[in-house]
Amino acid sequence: MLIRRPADIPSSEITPESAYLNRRQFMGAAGSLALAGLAVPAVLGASRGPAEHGDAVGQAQDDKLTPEEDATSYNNFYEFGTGKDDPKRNAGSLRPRPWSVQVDGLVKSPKRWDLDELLRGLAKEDKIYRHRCVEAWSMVIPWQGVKLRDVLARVEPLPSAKFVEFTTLLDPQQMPGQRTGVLRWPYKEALRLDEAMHPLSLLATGMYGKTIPNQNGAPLRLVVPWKYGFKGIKSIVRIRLTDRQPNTTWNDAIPSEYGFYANVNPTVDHPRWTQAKERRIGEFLRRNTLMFNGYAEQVASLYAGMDLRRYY
Ligand SMILES: Nc1nc2c(c(=O)[nH]1)N[C@H]1C(S)=C(S)[C@@H](COP(=O)(O)O)O[C@H]1N2
Ligand SMILES: [Mo]
Repeated sequence: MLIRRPADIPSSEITPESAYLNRRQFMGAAGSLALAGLAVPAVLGASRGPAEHGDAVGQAQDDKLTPEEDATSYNNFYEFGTGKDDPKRNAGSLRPRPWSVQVDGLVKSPKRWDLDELLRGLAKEDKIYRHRCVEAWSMVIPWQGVKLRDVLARVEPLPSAKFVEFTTLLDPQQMPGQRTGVLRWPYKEALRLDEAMHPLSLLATGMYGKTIPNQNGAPLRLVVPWKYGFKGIKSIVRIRLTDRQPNTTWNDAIPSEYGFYANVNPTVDHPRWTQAKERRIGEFLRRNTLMFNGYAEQVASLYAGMDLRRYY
């Protein structure tokens, strides 16, 4: 496998807002040609988006955007209930503004920021990412946001910082699921610092060109496309840099099923089901899951020499 350093990530990973509707039409056209057994004209390949990465994304050649309606109505967000349709139904009680985010720990200038102030002046990102839930379903979502590394740069991490911990809002008034004991609240997640600094790691504030809906993690949620969806913590109020690997919600709850790394890996099954295949929401046939969710060229080097069965 060709391993590239993060600096070599193709700029095509970034899709301008204006392009993704065109791309959607392109993917539709390409898909029907492929179904009809016809070669896709090379000129269509000029369209920007994951389709042009070739080997980097493997099957992503037939990725189509998940309908916005599906991506905003079939969710995991236990603060609003454990059913997939609960978040959309119940998340109206979340108030995403005003919102403050504390960024602290092993940094030169810890601070509590108003979210809009924290984001001011940072480059806006527009990315179409495959989204793979540990429960073996997947989607393809256009996100808007900022690079996580750009936010971290604002507080200047110290050399001793090795991990980044994220915390969801704790407020049972706004988040009725927190009145139950289904998980330990607040929800927490974490990344190794080099994973957090990777240019694919995004803090999303929007999707499908609109403000991110409450059920998808308003006003700020993490998106790490090569990891299972549970790493994508929603409604973040704190980002803390630390020198020790933090505890994380699902890993604490059931460590044998949910590892700290949570890298998408078709060769390491979940104890109760296979991870070799996934069902793309809206599709009937299951498709093969790709190593690192199809982002191996960009991220495999982060895990060189690690036993990925042990660090699952
Ligand atoms: N705070 C919080 N973040 C969360 C969750 C949650 O229950 N609470 N669920 C996670 C899981 S398991 C998944 S698959 C994704 C789902 O994101 P989506 O609903 O936008 O598809 O959110 C993740 N982030
Ligand atoms: Mo998930």
